[in-house]
Amino acid sequence: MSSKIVSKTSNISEIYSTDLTSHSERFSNLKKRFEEIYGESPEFIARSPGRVNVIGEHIDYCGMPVFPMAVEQDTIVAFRAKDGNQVNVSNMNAEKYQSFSFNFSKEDIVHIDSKVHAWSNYFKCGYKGAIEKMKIDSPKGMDCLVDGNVPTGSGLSSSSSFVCTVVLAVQKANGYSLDKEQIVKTSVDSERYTGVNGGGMDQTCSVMATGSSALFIEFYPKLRVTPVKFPASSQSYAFVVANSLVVSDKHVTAPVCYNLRVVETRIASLMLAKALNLQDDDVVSNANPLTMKIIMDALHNNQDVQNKSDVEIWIERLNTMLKHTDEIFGDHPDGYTWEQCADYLNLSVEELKLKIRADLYPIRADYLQIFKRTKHVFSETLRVVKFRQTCEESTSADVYNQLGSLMNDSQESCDKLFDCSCTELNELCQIARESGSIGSRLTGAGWGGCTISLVPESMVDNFIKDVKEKYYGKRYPNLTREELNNSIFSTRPGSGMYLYSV
Ligand code: NG1
Repeated sequence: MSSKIVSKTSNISEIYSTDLTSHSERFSNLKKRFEEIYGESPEFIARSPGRVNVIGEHIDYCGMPVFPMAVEQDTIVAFRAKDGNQVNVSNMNAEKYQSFSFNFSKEDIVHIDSKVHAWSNYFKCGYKGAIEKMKIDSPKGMDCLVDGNVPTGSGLSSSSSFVCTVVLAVQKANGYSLDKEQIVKTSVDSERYTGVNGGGMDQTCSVMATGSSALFIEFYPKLRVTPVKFPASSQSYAFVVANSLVVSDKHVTAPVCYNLRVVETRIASLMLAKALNLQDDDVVSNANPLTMKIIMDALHNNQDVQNKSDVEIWIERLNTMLKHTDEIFGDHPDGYTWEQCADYLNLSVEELKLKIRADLYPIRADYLQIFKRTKHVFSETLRVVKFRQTCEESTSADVYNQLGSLMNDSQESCDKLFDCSCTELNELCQIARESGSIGSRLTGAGWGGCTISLVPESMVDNFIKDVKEKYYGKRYPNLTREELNNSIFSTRPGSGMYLYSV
């Protein structure tokens, strides 16, 4: 694995592999504007990328592994530490994102109103999280200038790229260690201050990406990141990201979309523990939160794993869990009411709501889709494990078709079982397949945002032309050429977090 500490550089070509001239210009424009606003040069530029998830959706918060890669688009924050405890923040896109300032306060570090959806919240979350973790009584003041080019609300993790970058800047400004794993943990906790009960995939990928590889990220029993290369084959393949242009604001829709899914999977874990007689298991009873990965591990605690590979163990266990899912929840294919879930667990509805922290992350639902969500989680994890195995082990000439078909199956499950797709995403995947993609699926939280499609490299130009015509031409005929080019592009695994010395 790469270094444990965030890489430092003053060489743009270490960070980016293409378009070096435009990246250099972007960095020097940021520096110039910083000097205009604050009258001094920045000391450093913190940088952390967005990510595209290749496969493994909505399973990170269940403790299950995922398979994302960093994209080249990123957030960069030029900063300078200064005396006093005032923090000033401006954005290169000053029209859209207004400047703001705040002072560190001993009571709550900085006040964040998670009911208001403002860009300043993401900065404040990163700041608060970092100061809290560092346990600093009197942090330094800071001047900061932000520039981000990860499309927002598109499932490419603009928010995590921003929060991770802020955490790095705040830690550096206060002379704190730049240990990557610790920055990941801080960033994950920090982002929850926005009111979304997120998993850890985006921050881990943003911080830990190594360039030229995707990452197999495991969260439990401990964070483990394994870079995985895409297989060599006689025909080259590319990943194309296409934005449905349906803006899915996770923060706004959280009570009926993202946070509700987290709650459904948490309640499913409690019910599985009960059905499988694991309630008295030490790890299970002390887990907070209890996830499906903890249940799966606890159930197989005494399994003889000698002479079995990791992959064999994963596949065997996941198939067992899928069988249990059918047996335990299969008679409620259309969901459970709150009362039914609470009864199952011998709790009152109020007790259940408290247990899954509905007080912190409010949700709205009459029916909880325990069966469908559980089935998605275990089957999606199986696809992630098989995807990695195929990348690492397959010698078949058909290897990319195997990967593509896992991506198509993932889309089907996201749509039918996890209900996180939408008409436009389904249409975009369908058009992608008709235009030559061998695997196409939504990426990120869904309900809008982007798709990722696996396309033979030699067909990429035609593929993009076709999708532009059939999807954007029909649904968004008034896009400018630039908007269109930003909406669909081919991507390769990019590098992770960097600290750039000015
Ligand atoms: P995006 O697409 O960036 O909103 C969200 C979560 C991930 C993961 C995916 C779904 C955050 C910061 N990100 O990603 O952890 O759960 O949805 O796979 O909450």
